[in-house]
Amino acid sequence: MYEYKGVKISIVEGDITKMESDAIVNAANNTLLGGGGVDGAIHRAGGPAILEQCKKIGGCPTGEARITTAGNMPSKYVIHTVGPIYKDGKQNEEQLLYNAYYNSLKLSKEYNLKTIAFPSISTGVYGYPKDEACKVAIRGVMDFIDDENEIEEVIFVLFSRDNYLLYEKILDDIIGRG
Ligand code: AR6
Repeated sequence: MYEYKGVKISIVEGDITKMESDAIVNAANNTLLGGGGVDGAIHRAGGPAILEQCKKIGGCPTGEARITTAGNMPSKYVIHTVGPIYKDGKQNEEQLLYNAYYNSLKLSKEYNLKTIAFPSISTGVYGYPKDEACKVAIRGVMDFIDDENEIEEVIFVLFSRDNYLLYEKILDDIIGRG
């Protein structure tokens, strides 16, 4: 467990669909109509109510975020955000990934949510290098806490042991253990 300005920052190795947070974040695509990876897992676990709401929303630009029910999952909401497809690091990928984290947190604030769980956005199918993506994720969260200190806990849910250990190392370096 880590702490930054009174906000808990935790890392968990596992499946984000099992989290009991106010919101879990989905690494979606621009259509919001589902896909593979964490997106597929969230739609399968949450059931058809999520897709119904996504259809009404009608898509989401890269770096922005939209909110739906979490359906049958234990959390209350799903915040769908779209990270960039990584090409060579020169296509504004870093800013877009940062925006995905920051805008998800802004939306959670609008809904008065206190706990939010993030997957490692863009690091699967979209190919973003994991260590760089981790640093961007942490920077987005810390900047949000600097700007609007209302959230209580941010949880990074990592699907592999390797990515968990990477987050642990980078959080140790940046924040240190609380
Ligand atoms: N819980 C937590 N993390 C997971 C889970 C899970 N159940 N499943 C996978 N991950 P990806 P992207 C991790 O590919 O790169 C979809 O088709 C995974 O190990 O899910 O943003 C969308 O529809 C990786 O570290 O998302 C888009 O088209 C991370 O989640 C596209 O993929 C993100 O991998 C988005 O690609």
